[in-house]
Amino acid sequence: MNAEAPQNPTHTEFRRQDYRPPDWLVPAIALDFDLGIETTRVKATLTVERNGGHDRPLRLDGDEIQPLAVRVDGQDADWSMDGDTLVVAVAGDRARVETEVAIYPASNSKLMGLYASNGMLCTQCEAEGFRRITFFPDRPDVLSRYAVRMTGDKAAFPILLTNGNPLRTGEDGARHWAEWEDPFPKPSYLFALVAGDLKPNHDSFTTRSGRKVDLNIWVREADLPRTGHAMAALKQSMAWDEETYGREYDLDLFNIVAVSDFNMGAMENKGLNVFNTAYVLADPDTATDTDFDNIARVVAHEYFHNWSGNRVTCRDWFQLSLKEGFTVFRDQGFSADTGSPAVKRIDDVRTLRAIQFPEDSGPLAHSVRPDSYVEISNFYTATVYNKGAELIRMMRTILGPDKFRAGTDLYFDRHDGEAATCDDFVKALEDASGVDLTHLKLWYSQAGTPKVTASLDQDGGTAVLKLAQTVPPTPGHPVKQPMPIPLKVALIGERSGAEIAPERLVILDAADDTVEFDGLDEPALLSINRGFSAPVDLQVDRRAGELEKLAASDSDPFARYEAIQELMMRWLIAAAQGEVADIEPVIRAVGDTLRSNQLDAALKAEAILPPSEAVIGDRMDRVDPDAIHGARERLRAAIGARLSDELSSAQREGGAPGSDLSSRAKGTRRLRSIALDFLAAADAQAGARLAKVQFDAADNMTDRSGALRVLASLDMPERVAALEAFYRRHADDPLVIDKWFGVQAMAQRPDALDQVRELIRHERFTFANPNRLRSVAGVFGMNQWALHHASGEGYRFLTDLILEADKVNPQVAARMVPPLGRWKRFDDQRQALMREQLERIVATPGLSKDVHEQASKSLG
Ligand code: 0A1
Ligand code: ZN
Repeated sequence: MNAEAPQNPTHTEFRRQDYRPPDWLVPAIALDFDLGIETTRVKATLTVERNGGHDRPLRLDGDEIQPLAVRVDGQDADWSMDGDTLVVAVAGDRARVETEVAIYPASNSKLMGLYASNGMLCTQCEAEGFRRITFFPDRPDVLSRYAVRMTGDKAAFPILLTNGNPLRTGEDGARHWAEWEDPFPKPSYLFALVAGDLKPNHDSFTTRSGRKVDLNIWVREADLPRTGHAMAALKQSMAWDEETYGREYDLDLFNIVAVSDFNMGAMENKGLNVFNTAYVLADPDTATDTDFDNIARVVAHEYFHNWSGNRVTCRDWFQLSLKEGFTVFRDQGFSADTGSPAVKRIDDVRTLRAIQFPEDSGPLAHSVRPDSYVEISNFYTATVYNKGAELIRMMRTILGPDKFRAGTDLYFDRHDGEAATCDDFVKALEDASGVDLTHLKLWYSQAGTPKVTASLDQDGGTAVLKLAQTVPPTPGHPVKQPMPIPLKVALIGERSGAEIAPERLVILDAADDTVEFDGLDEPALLSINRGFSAPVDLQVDRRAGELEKLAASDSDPFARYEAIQELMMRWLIAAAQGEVADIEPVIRAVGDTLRSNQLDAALKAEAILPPSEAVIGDRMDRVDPDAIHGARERLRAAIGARLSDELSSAQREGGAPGSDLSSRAKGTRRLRSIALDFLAAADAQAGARLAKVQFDAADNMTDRSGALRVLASLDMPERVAALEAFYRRHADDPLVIDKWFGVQAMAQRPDALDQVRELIRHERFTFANPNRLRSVAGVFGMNQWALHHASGEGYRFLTDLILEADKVNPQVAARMVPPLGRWKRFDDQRQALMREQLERIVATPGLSKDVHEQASKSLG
């Protein structure tokens, strides 16, 4: 934490430097659940062992639970409470400690620990939810073998699941029970239990060493037809991890359960992944192509955690990126290999720029391996996940694929069954490759996105590339060292459009450097940070016409995308600042892209989609939301008017049957709705008609919601008609109703705030379901033009939502705070209005520590 940030005295700050091994180990735990929606009783029997020579008592974490009984080796124990912690006196070095608690799943609105969702019971224990179920040393470096007995009503809970393998079941009148055992020692955050009326999509997978694994995806019966895509993705992930990382599954059973109330995307509990329904259920009528891709990505991510996270876990939560950065990197590889690598890379970089870069340049900036936290849930961030993945990618770029694989093999082998650190990971890579990665480790400890400048000076056959970097200050870290920045660089011939200097890897590891290229026989264009080889903010000195040529000829698809985006960006910034800029090069580049025979539809779509208003703002000294909105509207209108033939044919020809989920069909559909959006910007009336036709004719959610998104921002009768029709058609499907809310919360309209206020009053809105809450509040927080309305009403509204949400679910409420923390980037008036709301949050009595940490740091 920033030393100056106001801190609530009751909120402890945890520091990475303070790590100490646990005083007591728990090699085994037996849990006995007497399950009920209203009340569940939990008996726990812990085998505890003193760790090292000390005489400290056993301290067991608890959260909102009270002990009903505590016994040590069968005798009533000498115990006391220190806040939420149960302190038990243990005389010897080893003991059997029994506790008993009652917990109340139906009133658990935080959705951490054991909670009720749609009549079923399920758990979420990462990061510190297990202590809401039973008293335990709830930290990831305490690994235990779990034996679990579950007893419950047969009718309410016909299915009883937990980690590992089932051993025995039995019946007792209206009740039944099941006993399970997990052979792999695991930290408490990986514990899971599910009880409910669920039906499985059953399948199997045979691993390469011949183990037959039963696979089940458990859902409500009515949802079974929508589980096929997730199952296919699971089997693909299992095969991919064997092939790519040599990792095989290790139990005979792999269960996935879908729940509708879930704080995040999904959770990798050992052998029993619990998923947000949004990342399981899909068919073409209700899920977009993006939804399908996200399902495959998240299924893969959670599956990959079985090795990167479960078999090798984290020593402490400061090492979170050890499992998350690496696992995101692994799921990115999976998506690239099973789809279009170029489109995947563009998508990942878009996410990084939209979410991680702003985080890294604002008051909540922290390093990939943070130094401190108040509430660990606030550190499941784009920095830990996505910048963490970029860091792993840089290691692979530097080592090359073979040495990297040797390194990950050694890592898994060396640390199997252990709780490891980020340093352990790097050490394994170094030992296997013989390459020193010491300097690269700065990326773990230094926050902030490095700013890199590049220019190319050519004199005849020789060109000199000049590079320089600065790393901006971040809270608590005013001075930074230069980072090692791996930049893939090539030169493209201005006349020939060919690579005249083949791609090479330049590592900028000082404040500045120069690189020479010889033997050039024509003027060179600089193609740099190809494939986005380093997560930096790169500004290149460009001659007039250079970007346009690169947009047409760069041999790296990512760099080509960048060139078009940069061309648009430069026009947009100029326009937003009231300068006159020539739009012709932009029109030509977009037109050439649309007409190109080399590029597929998916790449065309990515390339021509103008940068978002937020990303444009990030490039300006002061964000002017109205000017940015106006400039982007003008650009879209100009492209729509000038390229109406090309766009109309992309929109018309874009139809592909909804059941076709090939990359080609998905790309065509994406281009189709982007084309529609341009056309509507140029001519609202014609655009609305066209959108309504697309909407009515759609046999798939991608086309339908693409059209609805365009209509939602227009003031045309078709808008209301389509919103109503959409709602009626999908009224029974909560995931689609989320889209209906989200489309309206994102609409670009002068009356956006009134519309969103109405959404909150809608009968289907609730603070209790995280997906629904995010579909309004989370989405509105990203609607720059509406949120930053000069009146400050957007800030006030978001703040009201945060405070209301905090009473129900602090973790989700805290994730709504960051947009308010960007105040420094705005004019004085908006700054004052934003700070006023942050201060209102911090001053609220009874505020959670989740929201308090985010809001107080945001004022920082
Ligand atoms: N480990 C999960 C993310 C996750 C973290 C916390 C949660 O608690 C509400 C849930 C999920 C992942 O990376 O997928
Ligand atoms: Zn993860």
